Amino acid sequence: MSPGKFISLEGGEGAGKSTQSRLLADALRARGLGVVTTREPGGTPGAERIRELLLGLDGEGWNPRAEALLFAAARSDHVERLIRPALAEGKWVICDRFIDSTRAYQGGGGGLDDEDIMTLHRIGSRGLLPNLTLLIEISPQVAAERLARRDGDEADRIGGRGADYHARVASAFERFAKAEPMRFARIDGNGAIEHTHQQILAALAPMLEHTP
Ligand code: Z5A
Repeated sequence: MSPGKFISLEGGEGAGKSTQSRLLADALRARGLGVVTTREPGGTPGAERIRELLLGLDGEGWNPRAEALLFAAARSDHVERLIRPALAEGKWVICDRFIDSTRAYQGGGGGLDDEDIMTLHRIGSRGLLPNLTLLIEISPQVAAERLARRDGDEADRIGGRGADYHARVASAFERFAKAEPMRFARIDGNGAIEHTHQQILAALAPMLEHTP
């Protein structure tokens, strides 16, 4: 059996990652492919426990180094227990956020060195990278409108950080996409849900062409 494909969705809050993950999974299943959808932080019982520690509003919060270690620990469990086994079974794994979120948030936003983050990733997850990373980009205004509609005044510990932090995150994502154009596809997420979905299908077309 040929190994499956690993696709991550990245971008800021409200970009539409969860919505597009569901639509993509449906489209791949309709082609007869085995699909697993998952998310970070989380995806396994242990990683979901770490998610509560990271995003819950109890306690004092974490410094960027502690955050990066917790995300790496959650990811290690997720990769070993869910992602690698699913890929070995030939499944397509669609993951809502992965390593590039740590690079963008704890690196771009929090000031950690990218090489250090990748070293943690090599230790925790043996350096696994997606075959394709869909970076969904939206303007800060569109993000604010969508999040106000969905969440009102509520935000998690990281989502609630200031506009400067989120601008650094967005420009870090853009930098990574420019540095690795073969792995990343940049998707304009400002328009209608179906328009974004069509761009994602177009980005996947070369991979699907080579899939029996
Ligand atoms: N984090 C980190 O710091 N380091 C890491 O390594 C990792 C994560 C892995 C996880 O939050 C937080 O952890 C996140 C980064 C940090 N914090 N921030 N910021 P999460 O998992 O709770 O949330 P999220 O990943 O940021 O996702 P989200 O806010 O749920 O957004 P989304 O998944 O991209 O969007 P959505 O849920 O699909 O859509 C949002 C709303 O907009 C919803 O009501 C939709 O119906 C609507 N929507 C979606 N698309 C459209 C279009 N095209 N038009 C109109 N409305 C739309």
